[in-house]
Amino acid sequence: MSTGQTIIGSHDAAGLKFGIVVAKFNDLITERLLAGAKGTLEQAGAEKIDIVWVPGAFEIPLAALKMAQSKKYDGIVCLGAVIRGSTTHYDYVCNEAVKGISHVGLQTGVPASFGVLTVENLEQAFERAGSKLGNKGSEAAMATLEMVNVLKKI
Ligand code: INI
Repeated sequence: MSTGQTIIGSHDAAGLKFGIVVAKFNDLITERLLAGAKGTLEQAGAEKIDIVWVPGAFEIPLAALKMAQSKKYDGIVCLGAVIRGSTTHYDYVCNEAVKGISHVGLQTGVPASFGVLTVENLEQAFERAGSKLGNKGSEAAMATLEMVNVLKKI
């Protein structure tokens, strides 16, 4: 029989500090994602939550990186809404956002979650921002929290 342990992160945020980076672009949606993320972290008992607004999803990674490098935060939640238009701008913004946010966690060791909606239209965005498909901001906050706690145990 093999030996070893199973490691899993809790959703207890007591004593933990979080940064939230949220894009102003499509703020009708992102303010709902923010409400979901903030409410989730507050309910879990977070000690501190700082919020940084940036122009669009493309700008999220740089602000998230700066927050992570500051060593003031246990985890970063990144929120945005990229809605496909008639140009290829959508693909560039999505690609840079996902790549950049992933880079933040891998480079600094501070977990940064991807709470950026990438959808076809406004209806799909609303569905994921506190309506019938849940709130992806809240889910991203949960993911950050779980990663903070699981990384502490590894
Ligand atoms: N930014 C978004 O957050 N969502 C979008 O849907 C979007 N679209 O469709 O263009 C968007 N563009 C702006 C981009 O994030 C930058 O702010 C801009 O390119 C300036 O760097």
